Amino acid sequence: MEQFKNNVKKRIDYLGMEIAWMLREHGKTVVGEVSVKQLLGGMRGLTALVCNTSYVDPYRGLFISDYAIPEFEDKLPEEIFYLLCAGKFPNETELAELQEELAFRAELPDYLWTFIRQLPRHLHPMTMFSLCVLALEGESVFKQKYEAGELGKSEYWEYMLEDAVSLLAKLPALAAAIYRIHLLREEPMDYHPSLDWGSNLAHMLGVNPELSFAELVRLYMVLHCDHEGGNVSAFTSRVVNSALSNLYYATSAGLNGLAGPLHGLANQVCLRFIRGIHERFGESPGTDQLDAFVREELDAGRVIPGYGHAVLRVTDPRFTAFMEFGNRHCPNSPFLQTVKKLYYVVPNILKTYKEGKVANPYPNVDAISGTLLYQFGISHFDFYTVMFGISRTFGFCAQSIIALGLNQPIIRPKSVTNKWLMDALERA
Ligand code: CMX
Repeated sequence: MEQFKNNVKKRIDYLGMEIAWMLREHGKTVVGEVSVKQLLGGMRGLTALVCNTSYVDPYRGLFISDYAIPEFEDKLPEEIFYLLCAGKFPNETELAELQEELAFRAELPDYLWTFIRQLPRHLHPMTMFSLCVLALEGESVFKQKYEAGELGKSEYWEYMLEDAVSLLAKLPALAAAIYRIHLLREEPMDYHPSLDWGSNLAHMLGVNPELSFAELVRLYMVLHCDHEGGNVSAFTSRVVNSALSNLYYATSAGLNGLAGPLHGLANQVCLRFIRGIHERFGESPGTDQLDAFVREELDAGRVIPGYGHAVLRVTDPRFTAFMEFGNRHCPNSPFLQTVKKLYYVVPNILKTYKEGKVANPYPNVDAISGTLLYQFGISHFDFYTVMFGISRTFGFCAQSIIALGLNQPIIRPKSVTNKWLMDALERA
């Protein structure tokens, strides 16, 4: 991993120089302010974090380094991990080095197999996934070195990188084992040394041998990898890691946040939503029927899953990328057709709902991702957020590697009480 580490080091050094300049020249310059509404409203729109792995432009969506989705959607997931960490795509030999390392570390330890098989079947797959990542915690080289007093501060990131590669290497086998043993009730499939990381995940799930399924899995992994630093799962994982809890702890924590219905679980909720529509109106619902259904849901006080976003103000480009994939590979899928009709119906309703309070009436990635997984044979909805979680672990890891490389301190913002705030407002 020497080349990878060298390239990440170069990136950290470059970012470090920028930070040194900002602190030296502008350490006390004020770049934002906070309103009472933001303090009381989940810090929405408050600029309070620096995350150098990716950036979400409200109108153009996800950027990794300077690359927008159309420029990286056809890359391999491991190339994206390289980009997140090193700020550049790997060349052929650099990619081969990382792939070799991932393959070398892919095997699950025996105790984890025992653990997986003994998990109670009623647990949600996200719970199983998070528990399994946590169960691997003893593997952390960072933890071992730190406890032995062998680590200087400037080396933290290197051992986070070691742990990240070991963890990411194991995720395909781990997630596929949960899927096959607990959801399909079948035996796990063997790792295939000649396949890349994403194709191995597709292969070990064992639900669809078509090349286009591997293509979908890779696209899924690429599109969900990171979404800047303030979303629930990435922020949680970074906060936990900032206490120098190792990446296994931090990833498990981030996954627990991803499991919420307003965040990653929305993809599973979306497919249930579409299934509900088909059960009621048949597989080809009319737009009038959809309009009435959506209004009923809103009147019942439920959110429309897959629509809205805390940062984006346009259709999520990840939604568009999946739609293009669907149009190429399964244009006649009734599920895809219903997703398209909802895209026609929902934004118009949300634009005027609650007197225009919905900041973004357009679809996010979750409005379509589950549809494609379902179409290609992953019929257990509960597994969809695990797929999201596998991919998002790339971002969790990269964000922590870079943050520790830049010597960022433990995260500890100040909170206040209503009384403090009201006193401050009286004085203002
Ligand atoms: N359906 C109905 N109401 C919605 C809505 C939707 N899809 N999206 C937003 N609203 C409502 C909010 O509930 C809020 O109402 P109240 O003020 O009464 O509480 C109001 O519109 C304003 O919210 P907002 O500023 O537009 O959105 P937030 O930043 O607060 O929340 C999100 C963003 C994603 C949680 C929200 O849009 C939502 O609940 N969407 C549906 C769930 C979903 O798709 N989540 C996945 C997001 C992507 C991801 O993180 O994975």
